[in-house]
Amino acid sequence: MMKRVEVDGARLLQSLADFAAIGATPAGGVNRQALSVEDRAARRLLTERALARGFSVFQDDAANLFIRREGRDPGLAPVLIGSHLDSQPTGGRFDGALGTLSAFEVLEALAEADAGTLRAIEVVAFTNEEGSRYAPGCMGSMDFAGASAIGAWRSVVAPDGARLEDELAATLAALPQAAMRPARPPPFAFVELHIEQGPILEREVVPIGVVTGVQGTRWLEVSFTGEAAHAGTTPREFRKDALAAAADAIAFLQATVMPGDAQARLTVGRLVVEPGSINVIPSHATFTVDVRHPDHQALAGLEADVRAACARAAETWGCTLSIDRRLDMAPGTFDPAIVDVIEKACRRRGIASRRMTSGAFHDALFVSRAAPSAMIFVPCRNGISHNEAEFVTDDHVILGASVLLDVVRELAGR
Ligand code: HGY
Ligand code: MN
Ligand code: MN
Ligand code: MN
Repeated sequence: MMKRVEVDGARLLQSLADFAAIGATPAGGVNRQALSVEDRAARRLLTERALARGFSVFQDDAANLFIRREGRDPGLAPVLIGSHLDSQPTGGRFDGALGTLSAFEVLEALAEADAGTLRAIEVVAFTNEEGSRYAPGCMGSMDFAGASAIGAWRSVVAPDGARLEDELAATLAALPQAAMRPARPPPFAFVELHIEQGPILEREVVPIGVVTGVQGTRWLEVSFTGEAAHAGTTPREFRKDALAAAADAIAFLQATVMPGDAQARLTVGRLVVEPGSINVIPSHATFTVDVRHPDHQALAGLEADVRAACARAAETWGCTLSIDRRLDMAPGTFDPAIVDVIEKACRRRGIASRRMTSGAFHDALFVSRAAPSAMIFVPCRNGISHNEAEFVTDDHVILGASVLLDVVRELAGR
C-alpha cells in the first residue's frame, strides 16, 4: 500500500510568511524586485533550507535557481516545478512565491515521508519573471527555454541606475554554495502553481483553475520629443508639447481599444515627463504600453493601433516620435496530457476545477517551448494582484500545493 503523502499546510503557510518578510512593505505587500538585495536574500534563504534537507542546489548563468531531489533513475529527465521569487515594486506576497514555495514543500513532504520517485524532481525559481525593474519579463525562463539568452539584456539599466550585468553577477556570487547547473536535456514536464491574478475562480467559487494556455503580450516604450519653451509667452501654433502629444495618444487608445474588443487589454503603466517644471512646455514624454490578446493576429493589430495613434499625435503637436518594442510574447497553449493529469488529480481529491487561459504571462509560457507544461491556478481575493492587498486563503494555498504534489507524483513515477 503506497504511503499517503500530504503537504504540511502549517509549514507551507509559515514559509510564505517567512518569505513575505523579505522586502516586506508597510501595506502588507512585498518589494523584492529582480536581482535586488531582497531577491538575493530570498534566494539565500531557500538555498539554506534546501541544503539543510540534503537536496542539491544549482544555478545557471541566468541565475535561475534549481533545487534537486534525486529519483531512482538518474538517467531520466526530471520533472520540473516552480515559479519565481521576484516581485513587482508594490507586489503581493503570493505572486510567484506561492508556486516556488509550494514546489519546495512538495520536495519536503516527499522527503519526510521517505517517498521515492522514479524521476528526479527539480524546483526552480526563475530569474526576473516580472520585468518591472528590467524589461522584458521572463528573462530567466526565456534563457532556460533557449528563446533568448539573458546576455542579450546585459546592458539594460534599471530605473535605480543599476546595470543588469552587474546585478546578475552579484546574484550569482551571493550563492557560493550553489554549483553551476550542468547542461541537461529538457525536463520531462513542467508544472507551475500560481494565483489566477483575475476574478474568474473566485466569482465562480471554483478552487482550482486548470490552465490550458496564456494570451499574448507586447510591451512598447513610446517617446515623444518636442521643445521646451516658456509657458507664458508661447502661443499654441509655436508649441511642440511632448506631454500634450502623449496625452492625446493615450486618451484616444483608452477610448477605443478595449471598448472596441472585449478580449483586448491595454495598459499605460509608466509616464515620465521632462523637464517637469510647472512653467515649461514639456520637451519629452515617455510612456510604456502593455497590450494583450489571446489571438496573435489581433495582438499585432493592437500594436499597429498604438503606432498609428502615436503618429497622429506627434503630427498634431509637432513632435518627433520613437517607439521601441520591449517584449513580444506570442500566445501559447499548454500540453493537453499535462492538463489531463491536473484535472484527474482534482477529480481524485473530489475538488472542483475548470479549464481556463491565463491573462497574465508566466514562466510556463516559455518553458512550454522546451517541455510539456501546464499550470494550476488558485483564486485570489477580488481577483487583485500586482497590488499589496493580494490575498489567498490558507485553504486555497494548501489545496493548490496538494494538487501540485499529486500531479508531480503522477508525472515523476512512484
Ligand atoms: O505581467 C504579467 O503578466 C506577469 O504577471 N508578470
Ligand atoms: Mn507571477
Ligand atoms: Mn506578476
Ligand atoms: Mn509566472
